[in-house]
Amino acid sequence: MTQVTSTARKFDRLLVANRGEIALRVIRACHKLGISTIAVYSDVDRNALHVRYADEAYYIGPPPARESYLNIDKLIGIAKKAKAEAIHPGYGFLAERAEFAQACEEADLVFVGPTAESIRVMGDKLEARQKVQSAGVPVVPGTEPGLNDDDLIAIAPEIGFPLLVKAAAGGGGKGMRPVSEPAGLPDALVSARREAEAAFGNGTIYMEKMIAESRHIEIQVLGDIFGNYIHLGERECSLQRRHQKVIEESPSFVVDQELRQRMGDVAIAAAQSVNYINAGTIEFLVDREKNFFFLEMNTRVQVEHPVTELVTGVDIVQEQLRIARGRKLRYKQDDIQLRGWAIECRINAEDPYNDYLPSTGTITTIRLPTGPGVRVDSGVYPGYEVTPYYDPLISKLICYGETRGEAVLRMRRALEEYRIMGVKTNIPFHQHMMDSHRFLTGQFDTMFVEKRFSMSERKTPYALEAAILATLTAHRQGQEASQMVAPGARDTSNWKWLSRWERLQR
Ligand code: MV4
Repeated sequence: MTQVTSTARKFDRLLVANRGEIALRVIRACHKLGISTIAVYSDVDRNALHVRYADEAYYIGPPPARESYLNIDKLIGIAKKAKAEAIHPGYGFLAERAEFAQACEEADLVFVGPTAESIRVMGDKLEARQKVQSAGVPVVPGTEPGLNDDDLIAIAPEIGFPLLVKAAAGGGGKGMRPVSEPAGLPDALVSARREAEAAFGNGTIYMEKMIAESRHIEIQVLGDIFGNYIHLGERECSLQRRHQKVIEESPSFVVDQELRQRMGDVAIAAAQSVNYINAGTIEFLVDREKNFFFLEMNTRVQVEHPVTELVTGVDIVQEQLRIARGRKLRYKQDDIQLRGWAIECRINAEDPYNDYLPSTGTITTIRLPTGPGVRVDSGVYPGYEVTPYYDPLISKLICYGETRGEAVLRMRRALEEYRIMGVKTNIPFHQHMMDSHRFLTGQFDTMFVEKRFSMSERKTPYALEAAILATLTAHRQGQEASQMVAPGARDTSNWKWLSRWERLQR
């Protein structure tokens, strides 16, 4: 791939190469800056909010992403036809595909993000590890590139067990194999390589010492084309399931001002090592002794960016656009102070009482919580169909408070206010978490949700009583207890037979 310098320059027309809540988030930032927006939509998204909110919208193809939102040639073609000058990729889809950033550069379109070269280097987890390590960033003890299986087996005792076999092209936990003792290593190497080859077409693997009982804490960074960098503090992202985050917060319970400054400096050094431009996130593992280690870099705006926005007051998507327009960062590090606490719950269409089985269907009714300290980023509306084509995120519920306690109280209230019918959601999971002793006292790590948290565990007599009540009420109404929003909630079971007016009254 040829080295391409940044194409940052002023633009007034932007194509949003995404859908759902993040497409709306980008469109809103564009409106604020006076940038005209162009949406693209697949067959199932004809009536989507991003289509209605954008200034113009173009049909891109059938629902499967590879035929629509992942089709680079179609996107570039539409951008040119619509006279767009820039493209924002959002997250997911093409956001971290170097060839997409490259295609934009070659089509003389400003890619709102880093250069194709930065994406490529950080996309190879082994290369990224090497790169940041030479910049003085602490990485987990592990192996160098270019080793065969015999080398890896020979060097393993030096690293120590348990260790992790990881795929260079992986990330997000794909192609990862834990190995607890030497005897298990040969098979793990073979199967990890086979899986990586099949999944990514790249069988390169490496090993790292396993950092047990660690937290996943990430630092948001911003860099402009003039080489200025700032960090916006940390996000605590340990609460996840199968490598999908479900709750994020900022700040983190375990990060004090001194640690924040050290992690922030290191994150900036990691970004600088690839001349990173625009918004990016450095992921760290933090162990019990508060040692921290670089894991990987996300070269995009992230789902959980709002928690950082709420505690720093920085509009991250607006900054992305300003940076891409060739402007200088408008904040110095000293301007950035964390104030208060923000928590995000990802509301997914899934059944927390049935192994988080995805729930598809039409959202017939939705009433979103509002009020002090409540922000909802959502792309859905009454009549929206949750399909298997796209991710199950219905909305992000983000609550802010002066203290963590206030943020939790507001989250509880907001979860209670939330009404949705037609699909099952993980709202009961979040309500249960907001009552969990370990969550409330900040005693959790990356294994907590999967290993120590159970939806069937009832802690307080009140919760037990509420569960029994919900079950009885639901039984009477022929509903699933899991989908009762709250015991004693008004009867919402017969919505189909209610007039539109009556539904609006609820
Ligand atoms: C690790 C680790 C422990 N030690 N690396 C999972 C996703 C990918 N980004 C890296 N991951 C991990 N790498 C070492 N050396 C534990 C994990 C891990 C994890 C990390 C962050 C959030 C959730 C996780 C769940 C399981 C494992």
